[in-house]
Amino acid sequence: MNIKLVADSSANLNECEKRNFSVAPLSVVVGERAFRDDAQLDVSDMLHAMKHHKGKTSTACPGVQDWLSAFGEAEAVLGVTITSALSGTYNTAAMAAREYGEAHPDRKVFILDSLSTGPEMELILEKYQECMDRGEEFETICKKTQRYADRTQLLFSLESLSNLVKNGRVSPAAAVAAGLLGIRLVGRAGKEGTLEPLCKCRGEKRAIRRLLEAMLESGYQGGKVRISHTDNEPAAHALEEEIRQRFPDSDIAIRSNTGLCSYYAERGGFLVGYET
Ligand code: X90
Repeated sequence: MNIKLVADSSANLNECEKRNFSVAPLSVVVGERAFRDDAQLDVSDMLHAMKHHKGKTSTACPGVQDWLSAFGEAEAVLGVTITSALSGTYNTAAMAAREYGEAHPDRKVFILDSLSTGPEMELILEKYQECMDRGEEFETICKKTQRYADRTQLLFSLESLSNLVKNGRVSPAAAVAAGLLGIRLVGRAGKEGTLEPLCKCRGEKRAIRRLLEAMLESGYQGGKVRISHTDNEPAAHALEEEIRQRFPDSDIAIRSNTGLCSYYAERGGFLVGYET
C-alpha cells in the first residue's frame, strides 16, 4: 500500500526532508500581509514585519482544501496535528479526512491529535516512518503510534509570551509570569494539550538546567530528543550538551522553528520533544 505522511506546519518540517510527505501550512497574519508557513517563507522577514507592526497580528489554521491537497492521491494517509486545545487545525484535518473517505471509500486516513506541537510532532512522524519501514499494517501503525505519543512529551522555554497572550492561547496565570521582564518561562504541554507553566527562570543557563531536571522528573532515560528554536541555536546546543553529560549516546537533533512556532515561541524561544 502506498502510504503518505502529512502534518501541519507547526512540526517545522520541510516537504523535501521526508519521502512521501506533505505539509498543510498555517498562516501568520501581520496587518495586510499573510505569511503562509511553507517552504518559501522567510522566517526572519516575518519576525521583522511583526516587530515593526503596530496593530494586531494573528494566526490561522489550514483550511480543509489545504489538507486535501496534502493528502493528494494517496491510498492511505497518516497524519499528525498541533494540539486541538489551542488550534482549529485538527478539526479541519478531521473534516478533510471525512470528505476524502466519502469520495474514496477504499482509501484510509488516520489523523493523530498530538496535544502538543513542534518537535513532539516530529517524533510522532518518525514513529510512523519506522513502522512503515518495517512493513506493518495500517491499523497496527495507527495503534502503535497513538500509544507511542502517550510516552512523548514537550517542554519549552520562552522569553516572551506576548503573542500567546494576545491571541488568547494561555491562561491568566501564565500571562502574569510573562509580565516579568527578562524572565524566562519554562513550561510543558499538559495532558489536555494546553500550555502549563513550570517555573520562571532568571537567565537562560538556569532555564536549561531546569529543562533537564523536568525531563528527568518526567522519566527521560536517554531516548530520542528533538529541539527546535527561534533564532537561538546556542541555547539548543547548550541543552544538548547538558543532556549528553548524562546520556552520551542519546539521539538528539536540532532544527529551526518555521513560521507558526516562531510566531508563538518568539525570538529566543525553544521547544524540546522527547521520549520517556
Ligand atoms: O490555529 C491557529 O491559529 C494556531 C494556534 C496555535 C497556538 C499555540 C502555538 C504554540 C506554539 C509555543 C510554545 C509551546 C506551547 C505548547 C502548548 C501545547 C509554540
